[in-house]
Amino acid sequence: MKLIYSKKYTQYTRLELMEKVSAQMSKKRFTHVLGVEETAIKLAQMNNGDVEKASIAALVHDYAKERADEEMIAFIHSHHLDEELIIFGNNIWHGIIGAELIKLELGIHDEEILNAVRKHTTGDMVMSLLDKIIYVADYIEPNRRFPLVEQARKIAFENLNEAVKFETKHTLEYLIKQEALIYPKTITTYNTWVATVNRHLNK
Ligand code: DGI
Ligand code: FE
Ligand code: FE
Repeated sequence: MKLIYSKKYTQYTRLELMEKVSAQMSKKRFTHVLGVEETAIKLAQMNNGDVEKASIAALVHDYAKERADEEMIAFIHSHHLDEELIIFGNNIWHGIIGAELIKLELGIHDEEILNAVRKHTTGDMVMSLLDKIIYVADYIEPNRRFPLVEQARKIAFENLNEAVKFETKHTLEYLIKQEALIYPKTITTYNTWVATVNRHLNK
């Protein structure tokens, strides 16, 4: 793929950024990251989004996914983040704290990119085009295998808002089946994107 970064959002070339990210994770997870990037670029092209920002946000979205729990908990304390975060574990930490680590360690300061990383796991009541692109690309990238993924892909390439709704509904359903702890923002996202009283807001 030929995508040359403008240097507006990162000092690194795409290849350098890929190296920085791959050093943080297993081969398998890096393959996922590249799948998210490929998908995010497609979704950006289809929705008149910023392809460069989509590429960068996708490459860094799981930057903190394999950080040691102890380091993440220490970060929550030292940066005075809400202690309530601690019980939710890395599934919830890696986007929120990941955005801060991306700023500190990779020097990426663009708030649109950082917000897409912050919101990529839970979604949010308000989502920018880039937030939606990363949230959906993460769910449907080509290496994902789960029963609903084909349907999710079809919807995503037709209507991005519908794909956010579909993903939000089925993720919450899955979490409830697992009796997982639901992060409050996950419920807020459901209430704005899925619950019929509010659904018109995101048409
Ligand atoms: O990092 P990825 O595996 O690529 O994907 P992700 O960041 O979207 O999600 C990571 C995991 O977090 C996934 O298994 C679903 C889970 N998750 C999403 N919302 C919640 C959640 N887990 C809990 N416990 N609570 C949530 O509200
Ligand atoms: Fe993630
Ligand atoms: Fe991911």
